[in-house]
Amino acid sequence: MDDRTVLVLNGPNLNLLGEREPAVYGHDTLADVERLCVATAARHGLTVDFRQSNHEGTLVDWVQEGRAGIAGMVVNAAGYTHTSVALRDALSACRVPRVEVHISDIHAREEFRHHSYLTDVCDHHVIGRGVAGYSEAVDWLAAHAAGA
Ligand code: DHK
Repeated sequence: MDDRTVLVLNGPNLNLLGEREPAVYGHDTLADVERLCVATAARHGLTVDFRQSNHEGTLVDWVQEGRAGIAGMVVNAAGYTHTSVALRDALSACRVPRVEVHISDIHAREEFRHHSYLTDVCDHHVIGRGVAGYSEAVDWLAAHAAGA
């Protein structure tokens, strides 16, 4: 990773995108989302490092890895959004721009999804825009990356 890299992190169950609750998350797969991010980033001369894990500690490790020296971070922490102080603390320690993304509108769903531990440690938020939200997040980072 270098200062032209956008790190895109995906949390638990997003590996099942496309087959998991398509009425909520749509029919695109995570591979489709990666292609979308790569194409969007390429338009800005950026590259993408795209990752997914079902494990909180792995996500914490990856946030720490990207905490400095990259263009920015896109984070869809999925279920950990609503539970993880550890991920929040890792994001808080970052010195690069961070965008929180959710495919669905978490504020229009069950009450337990309304609160995000990550919101106030991220610089921008794209919520409820479907997978196109990832593209919007990369566009935002391109405009706000260090030195942009
Ligand atoms: C994805 C999940 O897996 C849920 O746990 C979140 C988020 C919402 C999304 O909309 O991308 O509550």
